Amino acid sequence: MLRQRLIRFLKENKGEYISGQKLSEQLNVSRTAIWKHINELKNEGYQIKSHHKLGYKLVSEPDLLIYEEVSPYLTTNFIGKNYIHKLTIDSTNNFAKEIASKVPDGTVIIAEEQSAGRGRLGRSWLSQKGCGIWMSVILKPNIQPQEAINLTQVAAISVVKAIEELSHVENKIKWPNDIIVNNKKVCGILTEMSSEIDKINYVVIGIGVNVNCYNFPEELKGKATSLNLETNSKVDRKKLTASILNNLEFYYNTYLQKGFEYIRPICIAKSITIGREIKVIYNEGEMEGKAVTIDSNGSLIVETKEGKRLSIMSGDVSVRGLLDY
Ligand code: BTX
Repeated sequence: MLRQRLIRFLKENKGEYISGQKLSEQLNVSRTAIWKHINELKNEGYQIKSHHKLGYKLVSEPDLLIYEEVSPYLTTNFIGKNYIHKLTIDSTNNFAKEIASKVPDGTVIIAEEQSAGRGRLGRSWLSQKGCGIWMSVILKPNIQPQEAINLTQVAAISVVKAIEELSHVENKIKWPNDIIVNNKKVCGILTEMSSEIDKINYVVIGIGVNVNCYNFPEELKGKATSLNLETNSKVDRKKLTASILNNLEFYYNTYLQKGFEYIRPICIAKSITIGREIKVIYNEGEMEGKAVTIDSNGSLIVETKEGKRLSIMSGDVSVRGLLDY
């Protein structure tokens, strides 16, 4: 694609003028086409200086999670090869579900802002403009529908690893779908699925990360935080997005090839839930106990006060001493 090649070329020569003539020769298009694309890029937030004799000079790129900005850091084979970016959207998970049956495995939908970001159980997810990563990944695994629950864990360890890589801050998983830094929520994962009795049509993994957000409303201040707030430094959203996707592809492939057992030790090591008193609210009711481990199916094993061991596949888990419980 011309646009992508032009951006790559400008980036390779960032800070230096390249003549319109040279660009048109290198990219094999007319100078008018180059001029038109340069104007489009300027409108999107690329700072490009134009000089009638010297040509064009890229000064800075916009802080947008568009493909051209994220792909230089992507090392995946299939996740993110089809990449859809929106400035604003209601919910990337909603959009992903609308298009899932028509797009390839590994399609990524990412937005700068969500007007109706969703959490689990009808809750909402605050997704302010340009400060976080609000994305959904469409996967079409050949596994049983009841195993899809493991994909939330696969996504969670991928986010943990990516945050460690780029932010160097300790972060842990509140089973099954939250990432916690310094006792507050920095990321939430919402996994949704369309399936038949024994076949998955698609799974949508929605990942919301508060990266450089700092304006949380009063009701979230006690429980939500961002990487920027916790580390006092701005985190590169482009690199973090790519790292999450790179890790996701790696752990997803590992899970598919070797099974949950293989990633289970990481889930346990990175869990903030295990060893703590918890309350679980699930369809049939509510129970309290101590989280003991995660078993080979990915279920949380809870020991009640009476010494009974229960296996929880899904549910709303509160950890004592964490997030208002
Ligand atoms: P959850 O149900 O575990 O968490 C939702 C709860 O978290 C809310 O009720 C609120 O208390 C709190 N919360 C809301 N917004 C934030 C925030 N930005 N940071 C920290 N805490 C918050 C978690 O659900 C799953 C969230 C998935 C979000 C992604 S974003 C991309 C994709 N699209 C979409 O609509 N949802 C997913």
